[in-house]
Formats: sequence, C-alpha cells, structure tokens
Amino acid sequence: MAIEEKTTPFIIKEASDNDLDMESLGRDLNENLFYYLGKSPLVATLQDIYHAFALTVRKRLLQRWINTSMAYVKQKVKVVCYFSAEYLPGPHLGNNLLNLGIFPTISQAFARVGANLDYFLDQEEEPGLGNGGLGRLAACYLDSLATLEIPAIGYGLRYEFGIFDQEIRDGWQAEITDKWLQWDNPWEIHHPEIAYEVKLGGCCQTHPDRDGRLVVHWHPERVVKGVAYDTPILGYNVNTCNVLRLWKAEAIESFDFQAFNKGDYYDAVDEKLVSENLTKVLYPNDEPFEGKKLRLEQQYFLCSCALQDMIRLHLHFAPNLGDFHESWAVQLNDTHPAISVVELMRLLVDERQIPWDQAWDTTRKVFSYTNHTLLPEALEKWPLPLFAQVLPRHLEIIFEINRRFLDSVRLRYPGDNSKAARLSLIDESGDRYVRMAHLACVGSHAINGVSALHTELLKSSTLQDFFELWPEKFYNITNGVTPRRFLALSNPRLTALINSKIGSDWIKDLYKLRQLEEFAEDPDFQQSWREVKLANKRQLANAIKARTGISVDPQSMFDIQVKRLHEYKRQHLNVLHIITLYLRLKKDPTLEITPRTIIFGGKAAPGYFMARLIIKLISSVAEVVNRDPDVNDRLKVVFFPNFNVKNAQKIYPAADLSQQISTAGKEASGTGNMKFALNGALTIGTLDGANVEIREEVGPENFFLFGHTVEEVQYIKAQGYNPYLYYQSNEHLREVIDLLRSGFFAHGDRDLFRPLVESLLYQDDYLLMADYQSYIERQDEAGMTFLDKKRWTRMSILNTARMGKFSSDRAIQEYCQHIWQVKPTFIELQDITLEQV
Ligand code: NTF
Repeated sequence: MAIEEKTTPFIIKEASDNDLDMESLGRDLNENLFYYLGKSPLVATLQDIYHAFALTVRKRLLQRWINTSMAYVKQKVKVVCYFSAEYLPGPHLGNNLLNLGIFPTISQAFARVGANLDYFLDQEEEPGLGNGGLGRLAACYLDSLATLEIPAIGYGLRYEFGIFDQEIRDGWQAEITDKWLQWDNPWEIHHPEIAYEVKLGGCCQTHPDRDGRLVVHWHPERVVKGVAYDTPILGYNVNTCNVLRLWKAEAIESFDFQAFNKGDYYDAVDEKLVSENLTKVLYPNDEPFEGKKLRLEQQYFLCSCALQDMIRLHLHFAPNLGDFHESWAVQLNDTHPAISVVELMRLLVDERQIPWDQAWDTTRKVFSYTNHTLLPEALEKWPLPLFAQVLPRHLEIIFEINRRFLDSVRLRYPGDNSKAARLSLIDESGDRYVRMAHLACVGSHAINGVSALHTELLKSSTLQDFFELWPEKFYNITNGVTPRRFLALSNPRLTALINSKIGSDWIKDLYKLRQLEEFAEDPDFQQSWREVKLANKRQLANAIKARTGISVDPQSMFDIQVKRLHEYKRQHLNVLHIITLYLRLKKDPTLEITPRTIIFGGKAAPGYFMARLIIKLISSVAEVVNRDPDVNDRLKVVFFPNFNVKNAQKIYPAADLSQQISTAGKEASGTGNMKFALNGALTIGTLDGANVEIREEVGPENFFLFGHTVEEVQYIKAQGYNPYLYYQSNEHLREVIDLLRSGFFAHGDRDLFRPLVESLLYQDDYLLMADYQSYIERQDEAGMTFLDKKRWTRMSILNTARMGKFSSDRAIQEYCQHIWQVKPTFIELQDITLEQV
C-alpha cells in the first residue's frame, strides 16, 4: 500500500494486539525463510527454520522494546545499569515464547503439522558468556528487572569465544572452542553507529588551560573502538522489553592507510587484529584470580564504553551532568567492573571539567557493589606496574582518591597506621597492588553480600574494616533465580500439575507456591507428583544414554551434583561416598541398598590441575562401578559432559537429591541449590551460603544437614587440623582411601590420584576428612527415606512449596527499594509515528 493511501500516514509501526496470532506468526516465518534466508520450505534445514522463527519472534520483541525505550525517555525515569563481565542467558527462543505467552499455542501448532517444537528450540547455540553462578545470576536479574517493569540496561562484553565446550576423552576434560557466533545470531542487533573510543596505555601530561587551571592530557598508546550489539530482554507477561548491550572491540579504522600505502599490507591488518583481540575470549577461570593484562584491558573497555554510553544518553535529554546520579544507578557485579568508579571520575573531571568534590559525590551516589566471594585467592588485585602500563591516568586518580580517603581514615582513627594500611586502596605489604574490592567499597554508597551467612562473614572478615567504618553501607541481598526459566520453561510437566491446583500466578509471585502445602499429603496429588518426576528422569536418562552411552534406571534415586569443579565445592567428597557404597556392595553383594544414580556435571578451569584430576577420578570410579557385576546396576555413576544452561534445564527437573556440600564458609551463596529445590529435589548440604536459608524456609525436617559449621571449621583449623587422624581412626574412611591409593581405579597406577590422596591426608584445606562421617550418615538416611515413597514425596512437595523467597524477583525488589531507589514504569503498546521519531 502506498503511503498516501494510509489513513494516518505517519504511522510506521502500528500497536497491534494481534501480532501474536498464529496467522501473522506463520506468515512472518515463511517470509523470513524466503526473503531473509533465501530458502524454500522444501530445502530448509532445522537450523534455517529455527533462524526464521527466531527472527519472527524478535520482530515482536522489537515492537515492545521501542515502546519501552520511548516510554523511558518521555517519562525521564531512573535507569538501573547492571555492569557485569559475564552473562549466561541460556537459549532465548523458548524463554521469549514463554514470556510472550504463546509457548503452548506454538507448540500445538508445530504438533499439528507433525513437528516437535523442541527440535527447533534445540538448534539454538546458547551464549556462553560466563563461567558459572555469577554470570547466570546476572541473567536471572535481567529477567526479573524486565518482569518487574524496572527500567534497566545490562552492560557486558560480546566475547567471540565464550566458555569452552567440554568433552570427556579417556576420562579427562578436553576443551573445545565455543563457536556461538558461527551461525548468525538472530537475537542481536548490531549498532555500528553506537560506538565509543577507548584509550589504553601511554602517558599523561599536565598543562594549564586558557584560564590557568591545570588540565590533564592522556596520550594513549592505542585507541580501540567499542561497538554496541543489543539483545532484547522481554519480561514475563508484560510489555517491558529491556536491553542487554554487549560491546565488541574493533579497530578505529579497519585499515591503517598509511601502512597500506607504504605497501605494508600485513601491518595494516595487524592493528585490526590486535584491537579485536580485546573481546575475543572469555577468561575461563571461576574463582581464582589471574592477573592478565588483557583481562584488565577487557574490564576497562567494558566500563568505559558503558559509561560513555550513559553520558551520551543523559546529555541527549538533560543540559548537563549535574543530576546524573538521579537518573542512573550502576550495580557492580563483583569487582570485575570496579574500574568504572575511576573511569567516571576521569570522564567528569578530566573530560568535562567538573570539580573533584562534585564529581566524587556523583560517583558515590551512582555506584553500588555486590561481593560474590570470600575466597582470598579470588579477590582481584592488580600489580601496580601492570596497572600503570595499561591505565596510567587511572592510577593517578586512584592515588588521589586514596590520599583523600586515607586522610579521612586517619582523622577517624588517629595514630592507627595499621588501620590505614589495611583499608588502603593500595596493598603495600610486599609488591604493590591495587585492591579492586577496596576501590569498589570506597566508590559505592552500598555494599552487599549474596546470602545472610556470606554477608555476616564479609562484615566480620574480608571487609571488616570497611564495615566498622561505614556500617550503614552494608546490606544483605540473598540471591534468587528466575522461576520462568527454571520451572515454567524447563519443567513443563510440573508446571502443568501445579497450575491444575493453584493456577499460574506463582510464575510472577513465587510465594504463591505455598498453596501447594495443603496437597502435600493428598494421595492423588502425590501420585501425580511422582509421575512427573519419573517422566523427567526418563527424559534425562535418554539424554545420558545419548551423551555417554551409559544406561541408568529412572526408578533409582537421581543424586546430582552439577556446578563448576572446585576443591571447596568438594565433588571428591561425593566420590568418597560412592566408594564407600561400592565397598559395602563388594563385601556383601546381596546387601539391600537404595539403588542410586549419581550424576556429576561441571567444567574445570583449564589451568586448575586438581579440578581436572577430580573429573578424571569421577570418570575412573564410574568406569569400575558401572561395570562390576557385584554392583549389578544398583549403583551408577555418570559424568554428564558440558554442563551449561541448556543441559541444566534438563537436569534440575530430574533430580531427587541435590548435593550442596561445600565446606562451610566457602560458597558465597550458590544458586543451583535453589533451582534443584524449586524442582522438588531434597538437599543434602552443609550450613554454607544460601543453604542456611533454604533449610530455614523448607524446614530442617525436609533437609539433610551434615558437616561442621563455620565456627567449628575455624576452631578445628585454629587447633591445628590433622586430617591424618581421621584416616587413622575411621575404619571405613581408611578403606576408601586405601582403595583409592592402591591404584584400583587407575588400572593399577598408584601415581595417578596420588596428588589428590596426599592433599586429603596431609593438607585437606577443605575438611573432607573431618566431614566424611557425618556426610555418610546423612546419605544413608537420605537413602532410607527415599524408600518411603509417601514421606519422600511429601518432603519434595514441601520443598517446592516453600521456595518463594528464592525468586530473583524478590532479590530485585530488595535492590530496587534499598539500593537503587527505582520504581516500575508501566509500558503500553502504542502506535509509533514519524512525528515521535
Ligand atoms: C559466585 N562467585 C559464588 O561462588 C557463588 O556462591 C554465588 O552463588 C555466585 O557468585 C552468584 O552470587 C563468583 O563466581 C566469583 F566471581 F565471585 F568468584
């Protein structure tokens, strides 16, 4: 239709209520296949159809997104910016169908033509832009922000290679590069026009300006361009569609023409390659910190692009930056983006000549900081020479922040030099380092831990001096997970059963699950509950068979531990239990035991020797146990390769028992623990991280608790812990360790697992030996309880029913109220007209 014929000629996109009907969806799918991918339905592959379908859904998101951003601008709302070096959003298509409210109709439409929607959903390569809990938490928070209609932008990095894909070869982990971008990514929109220059290296000079004021000039060694790639993040059952904006590094000019003219083609291309290196790859380390120059450059690149973007947006609608803090709240997801405190100071003071005190006041009001770890080896600190090399101007600013800060500390604690040394942004106890956690604390108005226990430990240990200085800045905000992805989407059977009893309001208000309590003993409901679990277990059993070739019995107890491999998470304690069960069966092959399938999953940092060895140990024990006729299938051990969001969605719904067995005081929160319990798994766990609160909520009688408490761990260590004494005095433990060290699980090789055995006997930093006995006892109890179907089912229902607190919606509401001071903005779908644009 020609434009003149339209009744309202300026409408470029109509607000239509019917863009979700089958007819328009089907038409768009065909058009995308034809005009975008150049395929006829006859020759289209599964990947093509997925792609055309994704574009069809993206169109619906864009309609909502543009309405959302226009409403934010018009209403001049305060916006939350989540700064995170990692995001693990998982596959988008299924989640967007769910949030649009069209999952069931689409699934039926596919079924009508004899197709299974799941096959198409399975085509999506998930963005693995994170290592584990921290990145997944960021994704859950974006989901909740949109669902709660909070104006928000997620800022991050568009790594070309995300977390590696894991394969298991001969029992060892092999890392395969992740190629999530090998097919076009239909969810992102490339914005070459949204780009910023980021300086690196070089030196600084101070000159007087025309008015005689001293101004600093940073002469960088090189300049890289950051370009925006946007992914729409739709809320559940609302029109709010926020954005995840990821930065890709590019050369300022893709050719150095001077070099090219001289005929040096390779130099010309070189700059492009060097610049693009910046966002090439995600560092695959979970907790231990690695002080790599490129990593510091990545962190700074993220912060500089994001802050320049915010300032540009701000000045689009405001005359100056005077009220910047009233329009923006920035949450620092751990210290990875902490350099943004300094970058905002630089942008305000050096580039916009705002007086230091005013700039500092603004900065502190804008930022808040979440700490995610107490492990000393995970705390980021950059060697001064490296820092000076990459960010010379920022180091000067840090010195100035520190000078002023320490002056105030000395006034507060006269004569206490050790206090000042402990609080300082610079660690001067040996080689000098910049302490990023201290920078984040000083530059923020709020600091929070991620579980009640973790926050208390922060206040009494890691950040004790800061807590004494500024107790009013500290908050606890216990982590949460999104019930959309981790129940409604991943467990459709349980969702249908729950909905049949209490409706679907729980998807937006998880406390509503409490209404299930009244059915906990209802025999019919119990029966359906068990059928759902069994069906989910069958599905996982099929996946296990396909991935590993191992057959497992869906009737056995599925006892699961999935998370990054780390000594403090104690996957090897789980192995000690397996060997204990194995020895019992060897001694008495007729022994009655609860049949179990013990499933592991998780990646090890490529450079973490012990973590890799634990994977080899699990595979080796599995190989022996699974084949032994004395075991006769009553015990199966599986290492499920490549644990990621996609696989997680199959695993949590199929669990009977969730293993949360870290040494007390080591796991800041954990979020897998919440996903398991939400799906009706019972937990065997220590009093660590959010386990403490999960147990409080579900009731101690519905939780298998074991192990020493934080205080006991501290006491045992203070007394001079000797793990060897536990070996000597516990006969069963001794047999387990002896079998392990005999080479029994290593084809007679006594050396293979020696490093593990020796670390347990003579070092045991994570107290496996001290917790072994109580772990075995609680496992035995869990095994017995599992045989009592009614009791187990009741406990399982109560676990799900009492998980309300662990919704990421609750967590985000707390951030909004206590830290960000932001409110929801209702989004209406309206016509978008040329006049508005
Ligand atoms: C992790 N921290 C913690 O280890 C988990 O306990 C917690 O659940 C998640 O953060 C989310 O809060 C990290 O990954 C890091 F980077 F801080 F080490």
